[in-house]
Amino acid sequence: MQKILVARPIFPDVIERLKQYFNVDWNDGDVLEADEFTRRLADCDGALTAGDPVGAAVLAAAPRLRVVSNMAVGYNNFDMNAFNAANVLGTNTPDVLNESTADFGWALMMATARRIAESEHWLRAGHWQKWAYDGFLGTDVYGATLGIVGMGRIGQALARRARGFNMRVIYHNRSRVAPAIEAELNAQYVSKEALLQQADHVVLVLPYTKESHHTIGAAELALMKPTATLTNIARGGIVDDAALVDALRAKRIAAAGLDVYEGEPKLNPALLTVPNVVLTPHIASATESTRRAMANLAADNLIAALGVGPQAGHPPNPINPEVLGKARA
Ligand code: 8YV
Repeated sequence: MQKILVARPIFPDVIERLKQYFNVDWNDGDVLEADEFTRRLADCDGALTAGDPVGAAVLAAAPRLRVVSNMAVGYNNFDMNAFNAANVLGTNTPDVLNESTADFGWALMMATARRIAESEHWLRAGHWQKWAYDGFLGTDVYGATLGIVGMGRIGQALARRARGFNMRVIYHNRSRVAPAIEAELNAQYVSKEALLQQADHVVLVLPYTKESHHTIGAAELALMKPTATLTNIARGGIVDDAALVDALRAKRIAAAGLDVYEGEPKLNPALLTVPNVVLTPHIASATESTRRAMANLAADNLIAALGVGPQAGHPPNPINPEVLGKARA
């Protein structure tokens, strides 16, 4: 039987599925330190990860390893050059999380615009004595301009939600989406600068790469309207969190909603002291049904990539399909 490492706690019934095919080493505890992760992979044929970094050194120390299946759509934890050099397949879990993640992005944008977390904390602290005409004034969402940075599957799902809110939708992306999609979404392609200048609510949904590092820093925040909000459901590192803290403190923008952070699960401690930011712990895909779908898809990818099960040899979501069938290097 081939051996796999499941590096994170996941649904026990998915582990049972994997046990039908593999000898499973399951880490059902704390996140593995890098050396422990590498040690436990040494005699494995496959692995199931969720954000664990995998690069050349890890792959070199695991000569049997042929596939690493990430339980996430984003795979910036994989060094794909190293995967390609070693003929190791990487897989991810796209699509099954689109709607849940877009729902959450919408909720976070709304909570940010309407100061829901800030006012709730104030109420819980016992400050509510009387109605005030100017209590927690926020920014309207209905009828406003939504700026989506990253018009992939989740960005498009957000744009569909914007129709019900009668919003103007502008977007920026590495490349323009097909005219038919622009027409369906009623979304207009603009430069990043124009988007930042015009949007009332900016939502970030782009993948993290070297190029997208600090897509939003001090210069970009300075372009935004003082009444605007910024929501990040993409990845830590896309926003310069220190620059954001400065902008929020100086009220250069109205508010921000963050689900992801530079260096998470640690975060810039200054964020905790700023009232006009809503902070959530990377939960945009966290609904019972979506996390189950992601775990099962990650298992499907692993099972198929290791040549067993109903889809043997045809994993549904290969990131680098060109290595399929090649001998491990
Ligand atoms: C994951 C995510 O839960 O899919 C992604 O890219 O950010 C989340 O849905 C998280 O990355 C853990 O792997």
